[in-house]
Amino acid sequence: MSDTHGTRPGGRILVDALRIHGVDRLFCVPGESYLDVLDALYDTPQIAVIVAKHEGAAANMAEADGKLTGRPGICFVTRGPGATHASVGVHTAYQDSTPMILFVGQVPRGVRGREAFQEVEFRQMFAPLAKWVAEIESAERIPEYLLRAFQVATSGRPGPVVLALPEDVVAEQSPVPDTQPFCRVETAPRDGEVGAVRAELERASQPLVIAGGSCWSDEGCAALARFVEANRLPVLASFRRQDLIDNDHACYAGHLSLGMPPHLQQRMKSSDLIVALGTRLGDINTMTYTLLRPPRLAARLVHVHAEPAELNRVYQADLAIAAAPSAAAIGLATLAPIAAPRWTAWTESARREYEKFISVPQGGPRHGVDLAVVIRHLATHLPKNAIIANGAGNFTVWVHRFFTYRQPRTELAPTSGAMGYGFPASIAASLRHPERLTVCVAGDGDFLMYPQELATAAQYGARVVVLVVNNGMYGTIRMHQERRFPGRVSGTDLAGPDFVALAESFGAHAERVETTEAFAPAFERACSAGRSAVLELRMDRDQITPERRLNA
Ligand SMILES: Cc1ncc(C[n+]2csc(CCOP(=O)(O)OP(=O)(O)O)c2C)c(N)n1
Ligand SMILES: [Mg+2]
Repeated sequence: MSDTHGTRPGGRILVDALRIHGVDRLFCVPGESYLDVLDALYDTPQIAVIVAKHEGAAANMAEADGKLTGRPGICFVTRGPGATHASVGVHTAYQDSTPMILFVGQVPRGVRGREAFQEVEFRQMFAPLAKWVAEIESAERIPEYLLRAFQVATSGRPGPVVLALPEDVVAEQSPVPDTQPFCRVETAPRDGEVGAVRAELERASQPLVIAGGSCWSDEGCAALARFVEANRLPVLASFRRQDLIDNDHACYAGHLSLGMPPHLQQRMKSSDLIVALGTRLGDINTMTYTLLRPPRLAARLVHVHAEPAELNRVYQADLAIAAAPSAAAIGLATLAPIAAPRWTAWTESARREYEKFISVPQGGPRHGVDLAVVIRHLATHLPKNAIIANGAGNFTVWVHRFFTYRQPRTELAPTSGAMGYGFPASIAASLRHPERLTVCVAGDGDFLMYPQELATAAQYGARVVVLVVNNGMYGTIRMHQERRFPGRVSGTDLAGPDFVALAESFGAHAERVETTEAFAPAFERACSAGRSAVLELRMDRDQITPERRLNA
C-alpha cells in the first residue's frame, strides 16, 4: 500500500484498495480477464481467496459474508459467462439490502462496443439488480471508484455494487495514491423523533412492532429487546429476519412470511399502531398488501428506515423517521417506558399464539422423517450461536416456523427466495466463524443447484452439516400446481441422485435418514465427523406443508 507516487499496475492498486477498506476474504471463479488482480493477490496473504466452482455460488458466498459482517462481501468473476452466473447473488443482495461488491472482468477498452468475445454492457445488465454499476475507465481512478463502491454499498439502504474492470485497465500502470478507508455513515433519529414515537404509543391500544431490514448491530438488537421489554410490546420479525430478537423473548410473537398463519393475519389487521423498524413492509410481509392496505393503513404507522427514499414510498407514514434501524432502536430504548400499558393482555396472547404455533402439530407425515420434530430438535439442541442457512422451497416453511433463532446474524436466508442460496451461504459462514456450528437445511431441488460446492467446502476446511430434505419434487411449485391444476403433475417431479454417494464422492460424511427417530443420532455423528456432512432426510412426499397433505 502506498500514499506516495510509486507506479503500480491497476491490479495492484485495486488489491491495495481492498486491503485499505478492510477486506480479508474474497470469493471468485477465475477468468483471464482479471489475471492482473489474481497476480496482485499472489503477494497478498492478508486476503484469503476462496475459489468456488460456480459463480452463482461464489456470489451467494460473498452475499452471505456481507450479511454476517456488515461489510461488503467481495466477489470476482469474469465477463459475460461469469457475470451472468453471478447475477443471482447480486439480486439477492439487492432484495436483502446486503452490502456486497461484485467485480467483473471486462474486455479491453480498445474493443468495447464491437461485441467482443464475452463482452456485455454491464451498466445495462445490472441496472435493475444493483445499487450502483460502473466501469472503471483508467487505473488512475481505481482508488476513487473503490472508495465510492464501499461507501455506496454500506450507506442508506445497503446493497450491491458492480464494478466492471476492463482487462487493460487492471494491467495499466499509474502513480495514483491510495485513498483513506471508507467510513460507515449511518442515519440516526433527529431530536424529538424518538419522543414522537412515545407519543404514538401513548395513544395506542394494540401496538405492534415489526422489525426488519439489514445490518443491525449487536447493540441495536439488544436495544430492540430492551425497548419492547420495557414497554411490553409484541414484536414480529419481518420475512427471514427472525434473528433480530431472541425468539424465546416473552415479547416475540412470530414472523411474517409467505402463507401467513391466520392468527398473525388477524393480529396485523387488528393492530392500531404499527411501528415498522427497518423494514420496507413489502409484499411478502403484508400478504401482497392485503393485510396492510396502501396507501394509508387503518392503523397509525411509524415507519423507520435507513433510506429516506423508502419512506412514504408505498405507505403513508404518520411518523416517518430516516434512521438506521440500530440507531433508532438504541434511541427507543432510552425512552421512559409507558407505565401500565393498555396492551399487556394483547402482548401475552400474541406470545401464547406463537408458542402454540411452534409446537409440533398432531398427525404429521405417514412415513419418513417428520421435519417438524427435526427442526424442533435443532432448536432445542443447537448452541445459541449456531448459524442456520437455507435457500427456497416448502421445506423452509418448517425451518422458519419451528426453529427458534436466538442471536443476531444466525439466520442466512434469502428474502429474494433464491433456490441454491443456503449451501454456499453456509460455507461462507463456516469460513467466517469456524468455531461455530453451521447447519444448512436444503430441499432436494435447492441443494442440487450447487452440490459441487462440497468440493469448495473441503478445499478450504469449511465444516457444514447439510440436511437435504428429499421429497423427490419441486414441492413449492407442485403445491401451487395442485391448487390450480389438481392431479396434473407437470414439470415438478425431481429425479435426484444418490445423495449419500454424491456427498461421499466429495469426501463428506454422509448418511440417509429414513425415520424421525434415526435423526438425532445421525445428526450427532454428522456434527462430530470433523468435516462437512450431508444427511439425506427421506420425506413423506404427501406432506407438502406442516399442516397440508397433497392428497387432501
Ligand atoms: C433459482 C430459483 N429457481 C426457481 C425457483 C422457483 N421455485 C421456488 S421453490 C421451488 C421448489 C424448491 O424445491 P425443493 O428445494 O426440492 O424444496 P421443496 O419445495 O420440495 O421443499 C422452485 C422451483 C426459485 N425460487 N429460485
Ligand atoms: Mg423437494
